[in-house]
Amino acid sequence: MLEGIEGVSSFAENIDYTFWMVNLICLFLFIITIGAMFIFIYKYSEKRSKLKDTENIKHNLSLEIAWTVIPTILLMYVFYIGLDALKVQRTMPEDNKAIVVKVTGMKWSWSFEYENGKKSSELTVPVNKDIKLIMTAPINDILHAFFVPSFRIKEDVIPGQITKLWFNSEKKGKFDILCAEYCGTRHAYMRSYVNVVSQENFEEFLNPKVVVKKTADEILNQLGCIGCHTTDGTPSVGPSFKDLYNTEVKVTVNGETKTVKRDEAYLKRAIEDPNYEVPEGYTANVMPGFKGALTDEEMQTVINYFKGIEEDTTPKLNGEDISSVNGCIGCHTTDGTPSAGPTFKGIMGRKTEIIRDGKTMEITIDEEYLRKAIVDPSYELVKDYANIMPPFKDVLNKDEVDAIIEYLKK
Ligand code: HEC
Ligand code: HEC
Ligand SMILES: [Cu+2]
Repeated sequence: MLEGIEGVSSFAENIDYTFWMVNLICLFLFIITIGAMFIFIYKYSEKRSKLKDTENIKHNLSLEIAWTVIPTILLMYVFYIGLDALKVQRTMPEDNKAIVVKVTGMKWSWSFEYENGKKSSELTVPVNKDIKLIMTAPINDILHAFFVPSFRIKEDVIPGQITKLWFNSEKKGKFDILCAEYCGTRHAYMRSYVNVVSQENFEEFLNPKVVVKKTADEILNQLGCIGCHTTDGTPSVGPSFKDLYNTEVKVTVNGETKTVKRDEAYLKRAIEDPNYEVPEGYTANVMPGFKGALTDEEMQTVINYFKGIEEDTTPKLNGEDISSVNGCIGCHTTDGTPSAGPTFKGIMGRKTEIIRDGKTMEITIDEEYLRKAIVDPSYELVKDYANIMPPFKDVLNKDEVDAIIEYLKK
């Protein structure tokens, strides 16, 4: 089969069968009707037949019965297989037996929300599981249609109404999602994918393991540094960690004594290769070398600790993800090309002409402007663009807007 044409959902076979049967029946009837027509054109043309041959043709009972009964049976059959295929497709699995995903179709992107609240811009589901889609569009949006050709499913997505679909994919893979209802400028780009993955990968997707960044305290404790070093200034087996950075120290290098500054490079050497420079008053071969024991990131955390920089280890919201699940990327690009809206590339600090209260003015884009542009876009309109961006006032909270602005700065 052609790629992308193959049906992979549990009911695809049923639907394909119906499709082919209806087409074959049509083809059969087409050939009989058109074939008979050509035969008659030939046989009864003026050259080959006399008018009296056809003058008195009366009805033919058996022929009439045949052309009434056979098409009736065929039509009943088409009705039956059609109903049978539709029934399976339109009988939704029960909520507790299926994975329920909320689908939002908006100008011009798709957003998916899973049972645990996670959102994504591509639909990810496990293989061989019933998936139920509860679909709608924002109230200020327009009609769309959710279409996955490989699953043989298509259904309108309507502002303020709920429509439903279900499927069960029997194959892993990546399948196209299209919008099948013409919805304006970027309709053709309103595409996404269904990623059908294993159950384990799906669970990983739903609850990704967050790699929590270790704090300096954790690293120093885990590697046993605190067994030999204090942090309060009192010397122990080794010098105290308090106020080391950028201070001077007398060290012995290859038997020679000299004074060095404890800069970043010194500290790194002192951790990885402690016997190279030994501070006065301490002996070599006590501290083990830690080369390779710390990742680059951990080393940086330890150095920052010596510098007195406190690292923020709380996980940050990802502005890029927030932009894609909220549909910003449906109207804005990140590569410099204008789309339905201005591109995000180089937006911070860019000069732009805006229209506010009917007046055109040039401004330089700053954080405050961006915040207003996202939360209440019709307040100031970028010149030459339509007033179509939905307000995100009630959609995004302050942290999310902050994360997007942080992302736009890059
Ligand atoms: C077994 C005890 C021991 C352990 C464990 C240990 N150190 Fe040391 N450390 C020492 C001694 C002794 C010195 C001084 C002699 C030397 O430089 O080898 C020292 C020196 C240092 C210095 C240079 C201090 C100065 O005054 O310039 C730094 C920095 C340092 N250690 C960091 C660490 C870190 C980070 C760890 C954990 C990854 C660690 N040490 C683990 C014993 C230890
Ligand atoms: C339906 C399409 C659409 C969507 C969705 C959309 N925007 Fe817009 N956006 C526009 C258009 C059109 C403009 C220009 C007209 C205006 O200022 O409202 C614009 C303007 C902007 C501006 C000002 C740009 C400039 O050059 O001054 C920013 C910033 C912005 N959008 C951010 C976002 C963010 C963030 C999201 C997602 C949370 C988003 N947009 C979603 C269409 C959209
Ligand atoms: Cu659409």
